[in-house]
Amino acid sequence: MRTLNLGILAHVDAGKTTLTERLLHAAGVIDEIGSVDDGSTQTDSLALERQRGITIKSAVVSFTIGDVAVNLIDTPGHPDFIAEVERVLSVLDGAVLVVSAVEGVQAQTRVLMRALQRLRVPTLIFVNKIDRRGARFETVLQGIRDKLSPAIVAMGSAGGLGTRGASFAPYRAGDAPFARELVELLADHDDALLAAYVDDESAVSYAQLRGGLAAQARRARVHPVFFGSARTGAGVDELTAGIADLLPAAEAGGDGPVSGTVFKIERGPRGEKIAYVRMFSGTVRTRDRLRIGGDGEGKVTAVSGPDGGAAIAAGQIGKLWGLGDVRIGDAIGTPRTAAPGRQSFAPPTLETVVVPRRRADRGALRVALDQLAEQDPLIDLRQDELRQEISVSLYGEVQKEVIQATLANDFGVDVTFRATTTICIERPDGTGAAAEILGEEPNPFLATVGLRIDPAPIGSGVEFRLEVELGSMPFAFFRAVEETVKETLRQGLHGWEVTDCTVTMTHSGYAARQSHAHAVFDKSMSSTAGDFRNLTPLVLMSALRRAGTRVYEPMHRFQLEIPADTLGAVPPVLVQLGGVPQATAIRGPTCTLEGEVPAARVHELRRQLPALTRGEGILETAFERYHPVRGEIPDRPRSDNNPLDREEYLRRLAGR
Ligand SMILES: Nc1nc2c(ncn2[C@@H]2O[C@H](COP(=O)(O)OP(=O)(O)OP(=O)(O)O)[C@@H](O)[C@H]2O)c(=O)[nH]1
Ligand SMILES: [Mg+2]
Repeated sequence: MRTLNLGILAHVDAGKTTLTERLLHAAGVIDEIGSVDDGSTQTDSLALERQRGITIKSAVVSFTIGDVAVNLIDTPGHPDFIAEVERVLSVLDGAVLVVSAVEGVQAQTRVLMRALQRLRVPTLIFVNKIDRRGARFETVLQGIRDKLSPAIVAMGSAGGLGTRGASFAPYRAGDAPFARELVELLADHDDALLAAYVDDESAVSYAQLRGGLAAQARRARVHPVFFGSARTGAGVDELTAGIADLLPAAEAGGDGPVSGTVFKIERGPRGEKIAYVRMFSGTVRTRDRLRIGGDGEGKVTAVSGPDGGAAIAAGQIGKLWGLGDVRIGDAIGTPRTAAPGRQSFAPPTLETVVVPRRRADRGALRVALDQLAEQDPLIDLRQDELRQEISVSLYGEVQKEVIQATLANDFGVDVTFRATTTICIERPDGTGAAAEILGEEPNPFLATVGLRIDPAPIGSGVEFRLEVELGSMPFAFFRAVEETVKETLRQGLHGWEVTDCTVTMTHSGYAARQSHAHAVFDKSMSSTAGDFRNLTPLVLMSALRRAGTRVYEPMHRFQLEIPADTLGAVPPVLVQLGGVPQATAIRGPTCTLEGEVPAARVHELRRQLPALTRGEGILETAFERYHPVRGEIPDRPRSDNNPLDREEYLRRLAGR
């Protein structure tokens, strides 16, 4: 039996969950097809998902197609839950990207396809909802070609578009235009095929072409496109066959060192932690002792593998119990060296302070949020010790409502939120350096630290380098400096996280332990890691002040569909909200506007849109980039002990 771990990805409401039901039904796993609208599907199993009719958490279901065991992961499409998609990307062997035949390629579709391409995940495209009024074939196909990838091929034609009888007719052997299209598509990467075809068209058999297509689709070089309807089932059999034929299912093997990754964490009925793991090599069994993350360890108390078996082998997905400290994204066993370390999607750009309605719930709220953060690391709690407040990072208002409902339903904690604010970032504007030498005024610590901060390319994060000899002092002191540098950069000159920079250690020095035969260890004369931890923020903030920083705010790319006769009313409002319309296209009675708008104003734009467009406007946005803040620079309230003010910092340290 071969295994295929398959993700279904798309923009919100494209029909992923409905399609999942169809695939389960086609495979004989369920007798009746559940409906999202009635809250009866397999994968939208949370109460909140059923109430709202949207997917919030990724869910795994399994079925077989011939000799292929498919683990299908149904993901949420709403951009507020993109973190759920992020986590499953690294465990996929293949994906089905769903596009609506009515709405076509959307901003979120592009974001997802870009991530799939970057990770080279083999991807089929399914154009869904061909039964819905307004469904189109050529236009959608062209949109896919223009906006997603030129390396695509329609696997058939669709008829009866926009009616319940809409159908998909796959192209077959002997279909000359299809064969020609395949040759053109495949020839880019297959010279032999092109040469044979140019020599003699009939010399290349249809079977050869199909074989070539499968080979290149499995390497993510080309993307076959299917059409159909998850609601009526049209095209679903062809898609099912395509999943087995055109995506890379692999024989599960149990050899090699144990290595896997945790992509989902759930709590069982008794609060016990359940970790979903995908194995890359080796086999996990009950009672195995495993390395978790970098330096943790845990003992597996129970395993649920494929078909409920008690082992999970390389290539498979399963559940593990007993790993108390495990977190999402942790490696199990030997970390994969080739693991893509970089995040695929933008981090959350909003944050809000969570306030319990009852003061007595403060402790319970902290525990509850910690548990939520363990299932969703991007919630990124920030505890403000001074004001005794907790803030959480957010992707949007829907996520905020979901957090509120989850806290109330699952933890019995009623909360409200302060106004949502945008999360900006700081980047150094130039180079800055500073040093404090042991024994020289005004350095109050037994340590020498010199640091230089330089700007680094966008998206590169923070890198720490040494320009001093590694042997010049104990390694623990270097580690203390590096950790403190990263910690300190969480709040820059304006209180925002500082990123895209290199910090270089230019000076180092310490006072050695005395080694006289009788002398006892004298802390006042020997350096400790604490000296380095205390001194580093002072030096780094001086260097940063010399470099200067610039504050950047997140910008979204928007796509706005409005009735053409409202074109006079919408752009002025866009501009007033800081938006920059860049392209306008009028197609009959509708007009499409595209451009950028500050993330901070998206919610307001969404609020005003119905009144401006008689309720017909459709707005889609996705994070695009960071842009220097225009006008007044927003400061984030400080929640750290950073030494913006040297005297106050030293007083606070002395008072601890
Ligand atoms: N007419 C028609 N409606 C469909 C089709 N597929 C799904 N729908 C409807 O579209 C809506 C959204 O379907 P879902 O399956 O929840 O979409 P989804 O992509 O899982 O949505 P999220 O997980 O929330 O992103 C529901 O009302 C479905 O009944 C289809 O092929 N034709
Ligand atoms: Mg869904």
